[in-house]
Amino acid sequence: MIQKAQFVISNSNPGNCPKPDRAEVAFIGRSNVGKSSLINMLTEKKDLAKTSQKPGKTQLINHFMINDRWYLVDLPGYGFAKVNVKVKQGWESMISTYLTKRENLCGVFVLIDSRLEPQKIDLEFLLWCGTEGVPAAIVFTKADKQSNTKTDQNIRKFLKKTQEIFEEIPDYFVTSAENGQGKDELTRFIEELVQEYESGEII
Ligand SMILES: Nc1nc2c(ncn2[C@@H]2O[C@H](COP(=O)(O)OP(=O)(O)OP(=O)(O)O)[C@@H](O)[C@H]2O)c(=O)[nH]1
Ligand SMILES: [Mg+2]
Repeated sequence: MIQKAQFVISNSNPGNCPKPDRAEVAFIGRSNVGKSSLINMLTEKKDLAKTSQKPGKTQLINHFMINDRWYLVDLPGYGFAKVNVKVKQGWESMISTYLTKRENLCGVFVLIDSRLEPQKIDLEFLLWCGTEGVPAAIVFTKADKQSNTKTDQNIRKFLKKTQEIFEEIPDYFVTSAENGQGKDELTRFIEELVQEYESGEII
């Protein structure tokens, strides 16, 4: 259960992130998919992470301290066409450096819009995680926006595609920042990752 959540720091340089002295999980995905909203939903703090109807709101690596115990990280989105090439390359190298070099990172949640058919950019990103050894799980967002039948259809299609990339289907969660769907299940899963990380450290 998340009882306490505080903003710690924003960085453009992954090297300036807080000391990696505790477990950390991060949210990534296309711009506007709902990363920041999901953080607010999980922590029950509606303005903890900044959200916007316009894509490209989160531009830095944002660390939040949860229960004085682990870090939750909000990242900028990928696939945002409206920023210029230089900015885009800057973000991409910031994100890829963070994801591949952050030593205390025990889970990366790739957010996928449950309203959409499988998108090439998301599948490519998951493939990149696989080849780089980034420990990825999937979170489908915005499940409140259409019928359960439609959500299930899109999820099935997406998982079929991911199965073609990975041999197994990755862990996945179905969520809504609007009505709290998936909150307990996702929180429990993250807490398990944190516990595993901590018990691994002692050995
Ligand atoms: N109905 C509904 N709207 C959502 C949900 N999650 C996010 N939104 C809306 O989607 C828009 C984008 O949400 P953000 O949380 O800012 O998205 P983000 O992925 O952090 O976007 P960037 O920081 O730009 O990469 C906002 O208008 C949110 O209110 C959801 O589960 N349901
Ligand atoms: Mg954001």
